[in-house]
Amino acid sequence: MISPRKNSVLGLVELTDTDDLFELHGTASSRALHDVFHDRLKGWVRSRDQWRLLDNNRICVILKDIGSQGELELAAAKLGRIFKEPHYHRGRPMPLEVRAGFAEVNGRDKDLKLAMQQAGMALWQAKKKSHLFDVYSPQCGMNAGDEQKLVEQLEVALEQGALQLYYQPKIHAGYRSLIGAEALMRWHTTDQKVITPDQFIDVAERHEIIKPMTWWAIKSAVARLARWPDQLSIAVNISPALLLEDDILSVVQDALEIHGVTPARLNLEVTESIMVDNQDVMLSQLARLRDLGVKISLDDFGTGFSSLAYFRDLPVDEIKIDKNFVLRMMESEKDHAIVKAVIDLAHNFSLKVVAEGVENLDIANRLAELHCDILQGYVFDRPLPVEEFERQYRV
Ligand code: G
Ligand code: G
Ligand code: MN
Repeated sequence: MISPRKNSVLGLVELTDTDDLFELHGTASSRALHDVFHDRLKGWVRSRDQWRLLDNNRICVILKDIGSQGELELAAAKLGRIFKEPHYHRGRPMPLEVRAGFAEVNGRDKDLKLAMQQAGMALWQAKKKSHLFDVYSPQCGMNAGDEQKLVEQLEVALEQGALQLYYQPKIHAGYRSLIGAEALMRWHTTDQKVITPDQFIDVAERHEIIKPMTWWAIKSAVARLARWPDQLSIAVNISPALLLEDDILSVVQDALEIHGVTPARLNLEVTESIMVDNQDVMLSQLARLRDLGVKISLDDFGTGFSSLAYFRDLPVDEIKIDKNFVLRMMESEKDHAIVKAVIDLAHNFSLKVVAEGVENLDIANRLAELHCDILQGYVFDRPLPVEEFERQYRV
């Protein structure tokens, strides 16, 4: 939330879905469109604001003297108005859709880089929700009281066994055989509802509760692995901040030892954002986990602030291409190109590649042609309750 002071706000504004338009109108129109994007933005920013291009369809802006959430909303509304009218290219309307993410820059000492990351997260949220804009806030729109209540409910849920791991199959791209599963958390409430992690993981991550939740997930997944055939593996999602906890090493090691599971069958999925803060500590923790013999996957690859330079040094075994690229790869040449490039890049570093969001067989077949190693998506199965998964795949 914007505090009631005169503050600066950093914004990232992105022109979305331009590749569809280019396919429709030809790439010659792309210059015209980017020019229109830039021209219209000039009508949005005020003279005291600073802005610069990040690339053709993305700008970074520092809005000065935004005193309240209301003022920011006014600025965002103006942005919406400015892009409301389509652009006419050779007489044909080309709709311009923009999304924005904002984050407060308060005080001199606050790192602009941090504000960039937070605005990036807000932009990602805006895109996910198809909203014009989103504002980064540590509370994510929830007030402190509601958030505390949710944390308490999670504590009870964890204690009473209301959290469950669902399993989604990971399939060998060539043979189409089962190679393992990703464990995805679900919360079964007392009123029979099943709540997905997007409604509680963010909050959990801001509190200590994420630790016992994740330790439980690791133990529960490893216990299940012990009952499955040796060739199968399970992937567990790990929140980036937990890599900074020393306990993670002993939790993983103990679970594997107690159940007599070969470490290489356990996969820990971490997102690219691990590289944003505390890079050195993150890298050394990943390396220590790998020394135990477990495999590390880089999740949601392509969505964060990855740089090829640290890619070179990352102690990981597998890259998971973010589903947003995979979902549209048959319609969007650009997404297809990204998927292909990530596969080739990963293979050059001897990393396995998983594509998530494989929703139909056309995508699956194309990914196999591109030599993607592992497929995951609704075309095979949604995340399933453990008994159903075991029945379906006879494990
Ligand atoms: O199905 P899906 O809605 O299951 O999951 C949404 C997101 O929540 C995924 O991107 C995943 O990274 C995250 N998630 C799912 N399960 C867990 C978990 O056990 N721990 C953490 N940290 N994140 C999870
Ligand atoms: O941690 P991660 O982002 O990898 O979690 C995977 C997420 O993707 C989960 O929310 C899961 O339910 C979702 N998912 C898995 N397969 C598909 C798919 O084929 N299409 C879509 N849209 N989502 C998927
Ligand atoms: Mn994952």
